[in-house]
Amino acid sequence: MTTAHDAGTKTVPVPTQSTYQNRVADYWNAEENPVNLELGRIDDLYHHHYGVGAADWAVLDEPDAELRRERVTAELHRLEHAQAELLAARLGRLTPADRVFDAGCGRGGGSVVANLRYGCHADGVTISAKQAEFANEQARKRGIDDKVRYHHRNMLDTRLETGAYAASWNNESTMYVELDLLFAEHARLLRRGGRYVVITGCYNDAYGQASREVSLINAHYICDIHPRSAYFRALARNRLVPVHVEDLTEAAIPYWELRSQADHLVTGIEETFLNAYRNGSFQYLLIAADRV
Ligand code: SAH
Ligand code: GPP
Ligand code: MG
Repeated sequence: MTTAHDAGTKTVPVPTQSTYQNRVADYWNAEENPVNLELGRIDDLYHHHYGVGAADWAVLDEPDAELRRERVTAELHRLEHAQAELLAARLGRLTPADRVFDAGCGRGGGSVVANLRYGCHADGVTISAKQAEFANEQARKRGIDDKVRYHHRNMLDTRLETGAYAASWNNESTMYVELDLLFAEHARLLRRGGRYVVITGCYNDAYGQASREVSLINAHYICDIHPRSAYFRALARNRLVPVHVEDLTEAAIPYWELRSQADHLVTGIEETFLNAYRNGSFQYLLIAADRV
């Protein structure tokens, strides 16, 4: 709620979020999974996305139990970090003068990765007040708070500056919103020729409709996974023209295989992701698009 609206003498609260969005904010305000915090603590890069690439299975052979846990944690973090770098590498040629927009920024890892890589300014937006506060504290500790800022706002209505951004992205955050509203906001914020990148889990139209596993993932995170087709329709309707599409499904599997072996980190959703990928109903996808 905000109290921006003044009706006569009384200040009337204006609802700015749906009840659904309040529940999503509640989830992220309360979230403290070791699989996110213990990984982030390694180098103060806090990610809320999954990993890509081949895993080093040797970490499971470590005989000392405590050391094995540490090595598994570090390996999962390496795979998540590789995912963040894969996205950042697709943002186009950015300079330290450029601004980027991180939609659904979580605890802020993605914007830090972009800043470290390009020296650019970043604005991250999350619906969770707690995450925005956490991420700003991290930026302060790193001494990059003059360039990297996090805002507790709705990514569909950011109040950030029109046409001011050279690049923007959603890393595993599109499944919380209507794509047309989301892409309209990216198209507004991006300058002409700006680059938009999304990494997401989507359901596979070729399988049919959402599978049992996709529905279980939706229930677990309180989200609504879109079909692959919906991305391309909504991008096209909002002046965003795909320039690169990558199916990351195969690359996403080792992360989940290793995570399912990590007794100290599992959340219970691991087998569902593996089944969803293996039965062909769910895909992990990267799309890069140009704002025309
Ligand atoms: N992109 C981040 C976090 C992904 S988790 C990362 O890669 O680490 C999903 C994020 O989407 C959470 O931070 C959640 O707060 C955010 N989110 C969900 N709905 C949102 C909305 N309507 N506006 C802004 N953020 C939203
Ligand atoms: C990642 O966050 C999960 C989401 C943003 C929602 C669903 C994503 C899909 C691709 C369907 P997280 O890192 O907080 O999850 P976890 O706690 O399971 O590691
Ligand atoms: Mg995680």
